[in-house]
Amino acid sequence: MNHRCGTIGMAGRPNTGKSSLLNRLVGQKLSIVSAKPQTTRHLVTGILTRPDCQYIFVDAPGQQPGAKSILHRRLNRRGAEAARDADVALFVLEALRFTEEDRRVLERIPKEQCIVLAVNKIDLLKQHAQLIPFLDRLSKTREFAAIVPLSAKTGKNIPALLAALRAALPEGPAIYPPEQLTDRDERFFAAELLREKIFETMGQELPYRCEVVIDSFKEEGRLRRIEATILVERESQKPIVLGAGGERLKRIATAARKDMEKLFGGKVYLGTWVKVRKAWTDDARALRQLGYE
Ligand SMILES: Nc1nc2c(ncn2[C@@H]2O[C@H](COP(=O)(O)OP(=O)(O)OP(=O)(O)O)[C@@H](O)[C@H]2O)c(=O)[nH]1
Ligand SMILES: [Mg+2]
Repeated sequence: MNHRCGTIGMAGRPNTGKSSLLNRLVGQKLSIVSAKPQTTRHLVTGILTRPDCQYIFVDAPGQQPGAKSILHRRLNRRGAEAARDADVALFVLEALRFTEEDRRVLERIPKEQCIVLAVNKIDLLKQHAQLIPFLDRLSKTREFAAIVPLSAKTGKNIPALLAALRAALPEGPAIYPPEQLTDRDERFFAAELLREKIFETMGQELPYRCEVVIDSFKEEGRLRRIEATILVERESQKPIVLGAGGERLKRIATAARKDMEKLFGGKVYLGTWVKVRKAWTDDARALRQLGYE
């Protein structure tokens, strides 16, 4: 069998389970997940190496048509580019839900791009018979290389998805060494894990006003000493992040530190600070400095 290798850009509206699927596919939690939409902000590469194929997955922000802030417009653009620039786009939908938003995100993928459609969250379905007419309807909306109903949560049908993706990838040798799982470093994951806990712990709106910056990351023997700043947009948001007596921030930081220790395989000291960076989500200069081109 000829060896294949290529990039697979994940696309879809927020919350369909792109990051959960990436983690399931590579067998390691690389991309942060939350029940809140637009959790993912950065492109995260996850690499799966099999004897006959190297899959280079690129997780991307969920696209939210009509997003208002500059940050959200940049995230939408990142999402669209990831699907366009990869060898194959992996469009992720929720089972039995094909909304106007899904349709608009799908339309942003250029006509000539090869698309594999993942219909996720089938574990939530009571009757699988409902899937058949839904899949049938989808197959008429556009030409897909394959349509695979699956569950990122349980792992059902993941082998079928990998087979469909392999068939769509170009022939060629592996690009990355077999043991490499990602192109991101520990500093990146430290920031992301802290942001994930902010998304999990805080109310509906505040996570979108928060950003994490790693001020320093030092390895001292087996200890990683990390100093991080949580940026908020207004002075009034600071006490909300801190909680009474700093209790909420402590909870967030402890949860993040535990996840970091698991991922890095060693002890972590995590110092956290909260600072105001006024209206950063709508400030082009601040966004550029924070890595949102
Ligand atoms: N029941 C069920 N829940 C899932 C499945 N996949 C993802 N979820 C949940 O769906 C929510 C969103 O998952 P994410 O993986 O963060 O979704 P996403 O598409 O990456 O979202 P954005 O980054 O915001 O675009 C989380 O609460 C997940 O736990 C699945 O197969 N079954
Ligand atoms: Mg995501």
